[in-house]
Amino acid sequence: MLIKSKQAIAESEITDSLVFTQRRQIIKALGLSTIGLSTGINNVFANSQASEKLMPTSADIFKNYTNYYEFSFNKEDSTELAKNFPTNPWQLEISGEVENPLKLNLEDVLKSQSIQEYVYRFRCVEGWSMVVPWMGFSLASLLKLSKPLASANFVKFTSVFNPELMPNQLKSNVLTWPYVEGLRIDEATHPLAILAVGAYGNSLPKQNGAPLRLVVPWKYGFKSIKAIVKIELLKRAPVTSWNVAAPNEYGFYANVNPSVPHPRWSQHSERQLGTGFFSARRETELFNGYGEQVASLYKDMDLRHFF
Ligand SMILES: Nc1nc2c(c(=O)[nH]1)N[C@H]1C(S)=C(S)[C@@H](COP(=O)(O)O)O[C@H]1N2
Ligand SMILES: [Mo]
Repeated sequence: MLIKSKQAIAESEITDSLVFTQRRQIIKALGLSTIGLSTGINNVFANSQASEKLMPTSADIFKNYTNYYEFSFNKEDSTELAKNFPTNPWQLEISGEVENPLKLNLEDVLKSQSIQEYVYRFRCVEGWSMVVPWMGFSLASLLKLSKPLASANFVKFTSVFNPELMPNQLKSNVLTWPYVEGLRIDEATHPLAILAVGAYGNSLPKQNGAPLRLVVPWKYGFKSIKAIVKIELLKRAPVTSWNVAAPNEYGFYANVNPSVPHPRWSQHSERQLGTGFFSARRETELFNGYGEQVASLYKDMDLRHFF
């Protein structure tokens, strides 16, 4: 099949030395001094309005206000609980409807990709949002290595399963474990969809999904699955964790959409974390403000039905 790589986003050569420093730092943090520096610095800033400069949320909030249900349902607890979770070595399998199934060590993944910074808005279905400077690479570019077949219509992502170290995998049946998510192939190969290996110029904190997590900025946060060990290309849509847990509340698409309320609350606006004591609210935008880039993926779809 053809990986669609529409150049919908503005890529600009940034000469800013800060970016270079950040890139250095993450490579150092990952212990991978030889990786990826040859390609130059290509920093992708994708904003809903080109004129709008996104101000990253403080790293402190990003690191200590997390949703990682394998560890805890409390946003403050996973930082501590994930502390000793082993993320090195790490293996990633890419299989299914592909010509070239792969089993890669994380280092191989990183060596094959050029790491860039992506400053994205991040909107949780619960009604809060952040702006996160992720470090990562294009998911499309990684999938390409596996040579997807024409029959690959969907992509399924599976998180790590380690009930000894992830207490809720034994204790809780709110979700079925391991955590599973999915995208349509055209969503997965959209240039805004990335795999993140770092944030704020450093390697990814464990509680944020180290060593490798998905980030799909136009969808609610639960689609951005953490600690991925397996990526499968499939003919049919995978069954996903939240959709199974509460099908009337969490759809497969989960595109950010202020006109489709959650059954128990409105999605009209969001609390922007870290913007002062009362957390300034922001009017939620369709596709989280990335409509210009992604609306064409859904042009003939009823977004109320396919929520
Ligand atoms: N494996 C796994 N991935 C996950 C989750 C989770 O509990 N387990 N939570 C999701 C939800 S609901 C959100 S909002 C984001 C939160 O990412 P953050 O904690 O890094 O901000 O991760 C998503 N990915
Ligand atoms: Mo979320």
